[in-house]
Amino acid sequence: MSGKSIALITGVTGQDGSYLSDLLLAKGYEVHGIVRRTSNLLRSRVEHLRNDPAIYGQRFFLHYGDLSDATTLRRIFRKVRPSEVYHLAGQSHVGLSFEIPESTCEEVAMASLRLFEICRDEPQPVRIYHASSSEVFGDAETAPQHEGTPFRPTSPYGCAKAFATQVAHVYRETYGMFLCNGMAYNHESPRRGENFVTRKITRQVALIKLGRASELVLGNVESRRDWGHAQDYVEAMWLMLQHASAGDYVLATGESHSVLDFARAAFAVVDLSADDFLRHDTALDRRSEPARLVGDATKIRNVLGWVPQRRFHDLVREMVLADLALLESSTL
Ligand code: GDR
Repeated sequence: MSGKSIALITGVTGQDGSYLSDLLLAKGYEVHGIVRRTSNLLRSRVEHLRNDPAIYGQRFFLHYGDLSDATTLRRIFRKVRPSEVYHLAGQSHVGLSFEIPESTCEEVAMASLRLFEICRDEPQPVRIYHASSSEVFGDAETAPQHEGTPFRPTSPYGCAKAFATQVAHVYRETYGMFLCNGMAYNHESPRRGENFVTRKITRQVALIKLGRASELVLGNVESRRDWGHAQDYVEAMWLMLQHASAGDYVLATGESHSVLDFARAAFAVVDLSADDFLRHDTALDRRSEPARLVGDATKIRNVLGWVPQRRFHDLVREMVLADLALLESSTL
């Protein structure tokens, strides 16, 4: 690293933002995060950093801001003068984007454009990571998908990500900005939000094991995803910004599993059978689903040497055990 590396993270309190903060702090960075006024920082995923007096206010800083508010964002940029920006914020629930399409597009598409514009005006060189998504490929005609696979999003969320990804590409080509798109497939961990299917499953399995729940209600369990571990994915984000040139990369494991596979593996961790507890609720089915999302991460492996370290069954196990431990330590 040459000079002091200063990172600015949008979405710092999310799963990826918190792991990325851990990673960058371990690498000696000064880390700044943008949080909404409305965010509850208590018991948040960055609480361990906020509670560490050697870190918080020394090398880890939080700034109140909103991606809809360019004036405040520009003030934060002027104060921080980041060398690396990791743009992770935005409404991230695909199913919910059918209920709130306008705000999803504002937060995911327009907010990204706004942020890129601010970065364009920065006096110092700034490298930017944009958290794109496998949802841009949507109803892909081919599998696995790679960086050249055409975008065919199937949700308002996917459309918004496709817009932001293409704008990032245009800004890189037009203005020579160092802007990378990470087309990340699903990535999970014990810090995953409970409204995503993996965490919903592992939490419910733990509750059932402890005798505090009796069923697991899901939508489409035949749906398949390429699930990796969030800690591997934040490593990839960092690697992208260390390379000599900016580019777009698929972040994936290359393995696909169904939601049912995940549920079965999770119940197996606690010696129970999924078939005894699963119930389908059509209200949880999505209006449309990407057909065969699985990624080909050959490019990032060849160019940056990135290979995901954590395997599917280890991920499921880690999440179930973490939920068990969490519930056992709480009185809920
Ligand atoms: P996804 O993740 O939409 O792929 O987006 P999610 O975990 O929400 O859904 C995965 C699959 O599981 C099916 N499913 C259910 N999903 C939820 N949330 N709740 C249920 O009860 C349920 N039952 C079945 C879904 O239909 C779907 O097929 C995630 C997000 O992190 C995005 O932000 C990110 O861009 C993509 O991954 C890559």
